[in-house]
Amino acid sequence: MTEAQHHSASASCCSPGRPEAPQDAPKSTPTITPTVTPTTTPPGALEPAARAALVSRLAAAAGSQLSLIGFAADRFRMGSEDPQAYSEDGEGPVRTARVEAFAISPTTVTVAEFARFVQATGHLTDAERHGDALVFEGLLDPAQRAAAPAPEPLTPWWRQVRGAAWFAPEGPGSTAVGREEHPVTQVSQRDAQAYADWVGARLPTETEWEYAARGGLDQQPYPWGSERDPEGRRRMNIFPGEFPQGVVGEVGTCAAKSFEPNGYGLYNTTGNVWEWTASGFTGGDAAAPGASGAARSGSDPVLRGGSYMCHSSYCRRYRTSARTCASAETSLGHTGFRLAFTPARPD
Ligand SMILES: [Ca+2]
Ligand SMILES: [Cu+2]
Repeated sequence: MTEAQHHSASASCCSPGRPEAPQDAPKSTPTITPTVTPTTTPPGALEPAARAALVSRLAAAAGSQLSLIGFAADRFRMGSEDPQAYSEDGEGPVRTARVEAFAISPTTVTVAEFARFVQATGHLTDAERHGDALVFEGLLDPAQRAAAPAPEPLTPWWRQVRGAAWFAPEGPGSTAVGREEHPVTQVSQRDAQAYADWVGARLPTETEWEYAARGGLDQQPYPWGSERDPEGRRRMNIFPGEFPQGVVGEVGTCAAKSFEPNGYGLYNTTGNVWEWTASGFTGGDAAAPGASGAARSGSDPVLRGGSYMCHSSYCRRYRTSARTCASAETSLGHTGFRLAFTPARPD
């Protein structure tokens, strides 16, 4: 992995990527059942029986209700020209955007929900097919860190860990057991699409995501208003301490339904995990050093919302207008997704 896949001028906490490989599955038509099954178990991966047992244990925690927040067609002011916005990310200019009627899930898809999908479909994620995924080094012990390469010099805190997958987000020895209500991570955009297909949903567009994340407020950087920590209160899961090494407290995902929801009832839009959207990355500064070819052509999907790795000392992408991108088959320990739906039109 030599070519930087970042879009932004400065290295950020955000997203290295997996270079687009020759496709072994049709790119534009995600399928629930993978078309390629490895003939041998990749190193570090669970044996099929152990994997099945783990999947059913994780799936047992899934609720049966899919809740949704619906919106009528509307307009809003999208983007930001605020001094804390990253213009090279294409956060600006502020423009009037329109959404058609849509609905969105209040939370990101959880580990338990994803487990139920895997149990029903046998879906094998991109991370499992590739045999590795990207993990924040702060979540690894020294031996694991020593064994895992940093694939990109600009973001050395991202380690490529053999065997990391949604049920073992930090690799062998880690487990999603105990994190059933957390957002599923280590899922590529294609995995997210496959899940969405399974429930008859889709991924939100970038515009829908931002509309919903703003919670009805106009041009505010946070889903609750103008201040990041109103009255000194933490309102979202972002990096505690100085990034990347001065951790103060807990780092990592928290439950998908935690902190207060925004005015529309959405949880953890900013912070916790980045969220895949259906939109291609356009509008960034193609001339910025480090801007990837994929970003320039708008073919990489946009991620929104920022994650537990964002920190003001390094990356302020925990705002409603912030954006980044990664290639569709990248699996990251700080990235998940929520669902969107198009309601049937009344006749
Ligand atoms: Ca988020
Ligand atoms: Cu960030």
